[in-house]
Amino acid sequence: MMTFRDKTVVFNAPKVMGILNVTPDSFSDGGQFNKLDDALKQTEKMIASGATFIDIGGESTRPGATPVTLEEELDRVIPVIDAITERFDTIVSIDTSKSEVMLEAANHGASLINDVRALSQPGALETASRLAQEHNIPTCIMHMQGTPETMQDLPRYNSVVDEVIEFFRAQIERLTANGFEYKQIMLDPGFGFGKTLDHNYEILKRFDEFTQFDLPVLAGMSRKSMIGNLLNKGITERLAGDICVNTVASLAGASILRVHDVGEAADVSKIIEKLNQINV
Ligand code: 7PJ
Repeated sequence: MMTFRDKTVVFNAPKVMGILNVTPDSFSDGGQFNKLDDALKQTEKMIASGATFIDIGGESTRPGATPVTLEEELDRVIPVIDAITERFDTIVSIDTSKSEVMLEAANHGASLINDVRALSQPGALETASRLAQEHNIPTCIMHMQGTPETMQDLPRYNSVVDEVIEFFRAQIERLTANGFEYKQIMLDPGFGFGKTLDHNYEILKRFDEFTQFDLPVLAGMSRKSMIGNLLNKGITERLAGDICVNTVASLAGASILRVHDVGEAADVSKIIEKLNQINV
């Protein structure tokens, strides 16, 4: 169970987070949803298909993507957040690393901070902590080795899972020492962020170990190269692989599935929920 401002979500099964990219260069639906009207249509469809969260991102973190200025990122995400919160009763998540974007997005109705850089950028920890304390807005802390510019150059670990768990432990310590309640933290091992194919599958195989903190764990594998490269499938051919990896993560205790294909993930969620209800 976790509360996002005034909305409580019970994780009796994995909940679905629909991805809404508002970047012109996003790798899987680039340029398609950058207009407000398209963003709203996409959002409406994702909510009707079973999304509990809508994750809005204005910065592409694909390997080698060019950084976006603060002004540009605000211009991309704030009008979309306004339009969505005006029309839909959903939990808006803001995918950003910038303190100012976190604050503005929250002022316009976002209820979850999703930071792939784990509150490492200037002012981010302070801002997210204030949002947690004043508005009960949780933060999702993601693991990444390196930076988006260089992370896929040569990822190296002694044990990727052990290092991610150590990272979670340190971050929980850091956030709770800086004003967060324990239950305002969500965890994410960061599939594809400074990980080889084998690292990603080791993380998936041992995903259950991340639940040891008794905090919700997010799985973000949608259309990523860990599926495409293994199966030799292009970006539009990864749906069966997506459903498979999301099923595996769900059985291992994932609380949130961050996906482009919401309807399929919602089906996974319903089947897992049914399994969870059976006591024999
Ligand atoms: C993730 C994310 C992820 C979280 C992206 C893409 C790349 N946020 N933002 N976890 N990935 N929390 O969607 O392919 O895995 S952007």
